[in-house]
Amino acid sequence: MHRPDIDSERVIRIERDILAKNNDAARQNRARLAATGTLALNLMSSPGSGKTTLLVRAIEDLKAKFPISVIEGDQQTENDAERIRATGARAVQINTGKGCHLEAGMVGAALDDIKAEPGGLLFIENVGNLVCPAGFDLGEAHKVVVLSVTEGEDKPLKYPDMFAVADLLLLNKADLLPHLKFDVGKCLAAALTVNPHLQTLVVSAETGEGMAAFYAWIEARASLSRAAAVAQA
Ligand SMILES: Nc1nc2c(ncn2[C@@H]2O[C@H](COP(=O)(O)OP(=O)(O)OP(=O)(O)O)[C@@H](O)[C@H]2O)c(=O)[nH]1
Ligand SMILES: [Mg+2]
Ligand SMILES: [Zn+2]
Repeated sequence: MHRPDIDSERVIRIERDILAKNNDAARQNRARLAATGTLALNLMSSPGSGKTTLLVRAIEDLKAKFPISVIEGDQQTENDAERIRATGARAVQINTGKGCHLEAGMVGAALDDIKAEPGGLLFIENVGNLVCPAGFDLGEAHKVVVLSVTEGEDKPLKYPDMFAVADLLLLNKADLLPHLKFDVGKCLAAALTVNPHLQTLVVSAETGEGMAAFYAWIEARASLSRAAAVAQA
C-alpha cells in the first residue's frame, strides 16, 4: 500500500481484514488436507532460486511412493505447471496477475480442481518473492524457503520474515559453490540468527546432491500426516 490518499489507520484496517479472511480460508484448507492425510508444503523463494527444478526432481524421485499434486503460483504463464505435468504429476497453475503472493482462497479453489488422492503430497510453489508470501498462511503443514548460493549469504538478515516463518531452508545450487565466493556456514548462521528452529539442508536440484535428506524429511512428515488422518477417521 503506497497510496498517499489513504490514511494509515485505514490501511491497517484493510490489511487486518485481508489477513483475517486469509486465515479463515487457510483453516479450511488445513482441515481438508488433514482429512485426506495429505502433506502440504509451501515452497517460497526469490524468482529463479530453483523451486520448480527442485520439484521436478523430487517428483521424479518420489512419485513411485506417493500420489503427488502441485499448485503453481506465478504472476503470468502456465510454464511451471507444464514443467510439472511433464513428470506425470497433476498441476494446477494460478496466475496472480498484479498479485505478488498466493492467498489461501486461491489454494482452496485449486484444491477443488486437484481432488488430491489420500495419503499424498501437495507441493505449493508460491510466487517468486522473498517478502510478502511469508505473511500468508495457505493451510500448509510446513513452509519451505529455498535460497540459492548465487543470491548472497546475507539474504536471511535482509529478508528475515521469510526465514523466521519457515521450518526448512533448502540452500540450492550447491553445484555452483566452486565458482563463487559464498560462505555456506556464514549463510546458515545468518538464517539461524533469524530463526534458531530452522532446519537446513544444502542441495543441488541440478546434480541431486543432498536431495536424499530432503526426501527423508518429507517421508517422515508424510507418514505423520497419514497416521493422523487414520486416527481422525
Ligand atoms: N546450477 C544450478 N542451476 C539450477 C539449480 N536449480 C535450478 N537451477 C537453474 O536456475 C534457473 C531457475 O530455476 P527455476 O526452477 O525455474 O526457479 P524458480 O524458483 O522455480 O523460479 P520462479 O518460478 O520464476 O520463481 C533455471 O535456469 C534452472 O536450471 C541448481 O541446483 N544448480
Ligand atoms: Mg518456478
Ligand atoms: Zn504480495
